Parts: sequence; C-alpha cells; structure tokens
Amino acid sequence: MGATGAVGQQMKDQLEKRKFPIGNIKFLSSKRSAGTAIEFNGQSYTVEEATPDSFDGVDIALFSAGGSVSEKFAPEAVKRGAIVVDNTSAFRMNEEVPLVVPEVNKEALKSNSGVIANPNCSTIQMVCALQPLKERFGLNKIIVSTYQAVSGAGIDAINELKDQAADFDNAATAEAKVLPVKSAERHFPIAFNAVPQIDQFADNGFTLEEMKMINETKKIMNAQSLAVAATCVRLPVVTGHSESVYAEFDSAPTLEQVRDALRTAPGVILQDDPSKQEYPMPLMAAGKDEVFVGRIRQDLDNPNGYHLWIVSDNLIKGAALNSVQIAEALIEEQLI
Ligand code: 11C
Repeated sequence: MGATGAVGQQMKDQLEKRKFPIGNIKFLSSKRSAGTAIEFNGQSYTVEEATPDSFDGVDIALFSAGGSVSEKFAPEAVKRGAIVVDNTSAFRMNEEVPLVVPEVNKEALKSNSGVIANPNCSTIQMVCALQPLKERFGLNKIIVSTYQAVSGAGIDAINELKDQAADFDNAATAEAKVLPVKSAERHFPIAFNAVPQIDQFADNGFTLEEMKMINETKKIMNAQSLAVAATCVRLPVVTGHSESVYAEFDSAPTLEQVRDALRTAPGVILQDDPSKQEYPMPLMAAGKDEVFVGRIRQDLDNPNGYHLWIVSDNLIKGAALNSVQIAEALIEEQLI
C-alpha cells in the first residue's frame, strides 16, 4: 500500500533483492497513482486503487502511504485476516501495537493484534547502534542531534532541493513550498541551509520528529526510565540521515570495548579509524542496507559517556528494509 511512493519503491526492491517468499503480490495506491506500471521479478503489474476488498486473501500487507491511509485501511486489512506492517506513525505508540526493529526487539512481535508498527527512520538507525552497547554496558541517557536528508519528507522535497540548488546567488530567497513541512504556515529554502524543524511543533517546544525519537526509543528499547533528548535538523542531503549521539552508560567501557560491541552487532558496520579519516557519511551510506557508526570518543568529563556518529540510508534500513525484515521475522517465528 503506497507502492508508488519513495518508500514503496524501496520496499519492492527489498522484496526482490531478499527473495521474499511470495505466492501472489499486488501493488496498491490512492486513486491518483492507480494505473501506474510496476516491474517486479521480471513481470509487469498495474498499480490498483486500494479498497477494503483489496485485502481479501492477503497474508501480509506492507503500508507506507501516510497515516490517514493506514488509519482507514489497516483495520480493513486486519479484519480480512492480514497482518499489517505499517510504516507510518498512526499506531506506533498504541500499547497493543508492537513497534519493532528486528535486531533490537523481535520478541515484541509475539503479542500483536494484527498491526505491527515500523518506527521512524531516525529512531531505527539510532537504536540499532545503541542496543548492543545497552546490552553490554547498560544505557541511561541519550542526547542526539540529527542531520536529516530531504528524502525523509518525500519526493516533492527532493525536487525542491534540486530546483533550489541550481541558484546559489539567490539561495536565501529561493521559492519554498514543501520544507520544513508542507502543512506549516512558513516555508524556508533547504539548499545551502540547515533547518532546525522537522514536522510540526508540539506544545512543549520539541518538534513531532524529536518526540518520535524520544518516545519510540523508550518503547523499542523497553526502557521507560531512559533519558532521551533530541534536536532534529534538515540538511541539503538527498538520502542518508546522520546523527551525533551522546550516550551515557551504567559503566565506563574502554574505547576498544565499545568498538568490539559494534563490530559484532547485527546490521551495523563499524567505520571508525581517525588515522585514516575513516568515518561514515550519508553520500556513501545511501543505497546500503546497514547502519554505519564512527567518530567514537569517550567523553572528556564523564568516563561513562561516549560520542558516536551514526549514518544510514533513511529509506532502506530507516523504512523499507526494516518493514521487510519485520515480515521475514513474522514468517520465521511462525506468527502468520
Ligand atoms: C523525516 N523521519 O525525515 C521523517 C520521515 O514517521 O515515518 C519519516 C516519518 C515517519 O522527515
């Protein structure tokens, strides 16, 4: 559901690449995109407009078409016997809905009532890198600042950046209609800029993106007492979110112990050698499945504190791949 969107296209690619066991597949969208042709495993499919009956006979439905579409159609799919893996924020904080990153909390899948939520992209990459450290050293505090790519805001935001980037001399007055968020009163150019607003503001002064990182991290890590603070910033990067993370542990590991924990962590690649200028960057992480971690340093004042730089493709591990991994885990654990 949402087959023609930026994440929907990546979901299709992941299903192909990972040889997901499929008997039949259908590609659904809104009326606007219905009729589009899609190639999948060498066969051509026509995207169909979603109706409640589209879900008859479906085992697994992957949704990435916006929260209101999920709210309307996910219950219809579940009613017809499907398990929904939903990539929107519609159900993430619902107590009955598991919020899953398979490397972190696969066991949460066991208790579900038909909907599994896929977390926000910036949350997924952070918890993938921090979970192996939490398991070894205990984790009590996270302070994160993000450097997020425009593709997180969809294809229109990518096009807006490309248009604005052609004219540096008039960057400050470039036309902006999409970022920081379509529904906002004011819009600002993203090319040659850094915009400290992703999504709307909550009453507490944090943005909704920041609140997602705070609340989702606690839920996925099953750690309500974990202190989390986030500042989310949009940069003129097309794909790949980066994060500067300060993590405080219950003990004071050595730098080598932290690196070792990440070297063996599932889905994580350690890229950390200052002597060779080796560290992750979004341009190089784009198109890759893994979460890359580097710039690891012990804090100079608190030996329990570490600084890390975490980068991943926001459309792949941050969205499509994680959803497909959830679907794979449902099969592995015989939950469908
Ligand atoms: C962004 N993280 O980069 C957002 C996009 O809740 O799944 C993903 C929104 C979500 O703009």
